Order: sequence, then C-alpha cells, then structure tokens
Amino acid sequence: MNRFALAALAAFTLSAPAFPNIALAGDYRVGGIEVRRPWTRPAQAGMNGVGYLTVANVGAKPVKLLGVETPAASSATIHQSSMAGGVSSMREVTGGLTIAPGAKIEFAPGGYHLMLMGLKNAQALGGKVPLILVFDGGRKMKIDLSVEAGAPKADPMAGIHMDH
Ligand SMILES: [Cu+2]
Repeated sequence: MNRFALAALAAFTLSAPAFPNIALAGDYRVGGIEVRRPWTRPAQAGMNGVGYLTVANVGAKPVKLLGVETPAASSATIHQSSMAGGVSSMREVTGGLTIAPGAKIEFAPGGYHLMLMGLKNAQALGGKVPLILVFDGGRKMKIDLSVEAGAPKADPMAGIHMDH
C-alpha cells in the first residue's frame, strides 16, 4: 500500500462515523438517493445491452425515477420483465417509478432492468458504461455500469435480450 492509499484510508476511517449509511466503493449517493452495484453484461457493438442496479431512497421525501440516458447507446429505457403462464415478456415502463422514503427498487435479471438499445461500442469485461439517471425535479445522477459476467445460473432470463 502506498502513501496515498494510506492517506485515503485514514480519511475514510475518520469520516466514516459521520455517515453511518456510507456507501461501498462503486456505489453512488447524491442527496437522498443512493445507487448500489450498477452493472451490465459484456456485449458487442450494435447489440442491445442491459443495466442492473439498486436505487434506494435514503432521504425523507419520495423520489421518482423518470428515465435513463446514455451516450453509449441509441436509446435507453426502463423495462420490466414478467412471467405469465410460463411465458416471459417485457414491456417498457412509462411514467417513471416512484420510490418512497426508505424504499428501494432493484433492477435485476427477471424484473426491472435498463434497456440500452443499439450499443455504440463493444462492452468488455472490466469496462465501464456511462449512464445518467433522470429524477423528478430535473435532478440527474451520473453513474458508471461496470461490465460483469453476472451470475448465469441464477439468471434464467440471461438469453432473453439476445433477440429483444
Ligand atoms: Cu428489456
């Protein structure tokens, strides 16, 4: 560990007691909104990509996630997958998602997810994909999705987006 890392660690340790809900590395917090573990899958340029993350309202007022933007794809929308009679389908979520104080929304395989239509570049393992979350009141939160392999065994929907 070099001197800089030690200094950073010391600063972190000193500031930690003031922030009992301190976010882990790779998480984001702006005002009363916390974003945890944003990730996406490896993909080739031209394919449709996905985005997964947890958005938590750690503030005192309801917040509404209106949509998402990214320079990495032609368009980006919120989708919801569901199972009915053994058939899975997905639809675009319009009108936004309201998150009550203390509540969270999980974007995860098989449920809510972000759909990145027409990726401009390939997404390689270990890379980052920039994303902007748009909330009510004009608030925007810039985050990076980290490109991860995910957990195929726990993800029966893994192949769904290939022909979406
Ligand atoms: Cu989708």
